[in-house]
Amino acid sequence: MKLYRTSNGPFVEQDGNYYRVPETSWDALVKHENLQEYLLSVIAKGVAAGDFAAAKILAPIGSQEVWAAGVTYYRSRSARMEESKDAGGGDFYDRVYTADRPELFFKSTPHRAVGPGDQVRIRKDATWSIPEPELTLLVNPRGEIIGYTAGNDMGSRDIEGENPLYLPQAKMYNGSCALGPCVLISRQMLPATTPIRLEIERKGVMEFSAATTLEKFKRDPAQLVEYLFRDNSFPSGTFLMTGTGIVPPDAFALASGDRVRVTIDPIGTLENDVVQAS
Ligand code: DO4
Ligand code: MG
Repeated sequence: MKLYRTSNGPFVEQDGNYYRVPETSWDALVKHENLQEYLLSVIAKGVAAGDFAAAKILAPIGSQEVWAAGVTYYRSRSARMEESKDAGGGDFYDRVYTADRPELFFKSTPHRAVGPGDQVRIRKDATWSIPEPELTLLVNPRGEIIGYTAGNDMGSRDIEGENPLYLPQAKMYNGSCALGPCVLISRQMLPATTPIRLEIERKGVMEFSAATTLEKFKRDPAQLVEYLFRDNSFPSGTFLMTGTGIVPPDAFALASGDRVRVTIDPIGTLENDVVQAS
């Protein structure tokens, strides 16, 4: 069952049929006492709606914050150690990869996050930016994982590599976070075999493509959420991006006009064009 936020209000999809959701407040849906049961009742009572196709699919976010976990795959650890070695920061990445306490950082407010078909951004002052394809958890205010979406955690490797203390500038800026196209409503973690794919097209030609699976994910989602909710409250719920298992080779940098696709099979494809403001 997939929940979409659209220009015509929320829709729930099952078996290729789309149903209008009477509760139109996205925050109320995220906070719902039993969202899964509520949506199943909408499907059971509902008449499939024909107007989904005419709607624009929006980022599945209301008032939620977006947080992110880092260095949760070996590939991310190695890439970060490499990019920060001249700054002497590499050791921190190695240590956090094996530490009990995960790296968690504030990623985005709703207004900085974009949806499918919107533009993600390269910072004006960055020279080496990349997308990061990440399974993203939707967590309700009670700390329960209620669904999954695809995320793109854009970042600037030159800025982060110069000094790990620049992480908030490298990672949190307008258009640095994309979410969508829907939330897969499920209380069960996706299987370890679930593939996560990143594709980058430049001028219509595939410039980079790679896939990983959740088998390579070092952390337990429930443990990440438990750390996030320690002494922290989320009255409207929160998204938690779970880190990247794919980092393009060091010679690669995103350019304006590139098209980025993040595909997580049971969720769908999140596609965004890239722009760098001059
Ligand atoms: O440590 C910096 C950011 C890590 C990150 O975003 C990731 O591993 O996905
Ligand atoms: Mg990341």
